[in-house]
Amino acid sequence: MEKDTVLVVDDSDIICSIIKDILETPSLHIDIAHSGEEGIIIAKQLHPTLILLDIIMNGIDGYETCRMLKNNSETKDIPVIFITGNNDSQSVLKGFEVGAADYVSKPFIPEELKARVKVHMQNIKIQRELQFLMQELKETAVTDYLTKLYNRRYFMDQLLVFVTQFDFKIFLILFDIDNFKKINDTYGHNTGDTVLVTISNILKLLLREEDILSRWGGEEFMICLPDITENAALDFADKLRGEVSKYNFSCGSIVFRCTITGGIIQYDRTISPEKNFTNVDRALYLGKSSGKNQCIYNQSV
Ligand code: GH3
Ligand code: MG
Ligand code: MG
Repeated sequence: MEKDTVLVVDDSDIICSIIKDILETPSLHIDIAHSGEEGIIIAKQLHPTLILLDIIMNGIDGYETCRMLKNNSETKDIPVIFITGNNDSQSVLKGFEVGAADYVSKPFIPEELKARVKVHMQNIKIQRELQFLMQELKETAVTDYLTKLYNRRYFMDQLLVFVTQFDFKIFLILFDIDNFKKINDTYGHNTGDTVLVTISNILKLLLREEDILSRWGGEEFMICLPDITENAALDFADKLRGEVSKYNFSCGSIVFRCTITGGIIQYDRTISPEKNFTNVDRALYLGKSSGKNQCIYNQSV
């Protein structure tokens, strides 16, 4: 876990060392800056958890320093607590106007300073946890739990972006694992799951950054290849199929092979996404009914 840091910006060495003595603990590091200018540079470099900022300093004062910190994308979210001798309400108000989170008055009572810093540290921790949870939630909403591939919902959204915002050719490949029921029946459901994850990883590794790979259903993968020629798309689909067919899967000491069949279409912007999905499904069905372990391109079904 990263150590929390408080940056103290004050042009008085004495005040800086008093604050350092009061606040520093094994889990809280204190950095010192002796002017607003230096404070801004250090804040950008070190991203402290919290800033304690003196108001009256040589060079730019605390208000201006705070304004500049709040106007910079790298430092705007760092809470600033003013340390002020001016505890008249005008000065305090001005501090809040330029973005301060709180203030402590000089001469300060050590316990009060500690308590205020502690409260803000706790708030920051809660905010970080919330951000982390929000991010996790966002990822879960678009991710398949087993393979960690994108789910159908994300695929549809992203495909729509390609379809509506660009005019390049788009190809869809729908892969389905061959005889997967037999793999489950022979080696067990857990091995079946491992096969799904392994095939996902093989596909992911070979695809380009801009391609979208999703788990479409049980043992089906839908791939969107944007901005690609017909020949390249067909070659690519067959390369993916070939790589899966060469892989040695294992269950205990037994090694086995597993193949996939693919349907490919060029996305047709004149018909609905659903009709395109029906077409790619039909191409896949042709591949299944005529031998499996092959890719079928069928634009005019
Ligand atoms: P085909 O070559 O025609 O596609 O035959 P198949 O056996 O692959 O197709 P079928 O539709 O008969 O069976 C698909 C199987 O995939 C049945 C289902 O239990 C299994 N399956 C679906 N999702 C999962 C999963 O998440 N884990 C495992 N282990 N099996 C799954
Ligand atoms: Mg199958
Ligand atoms: Mg299937």
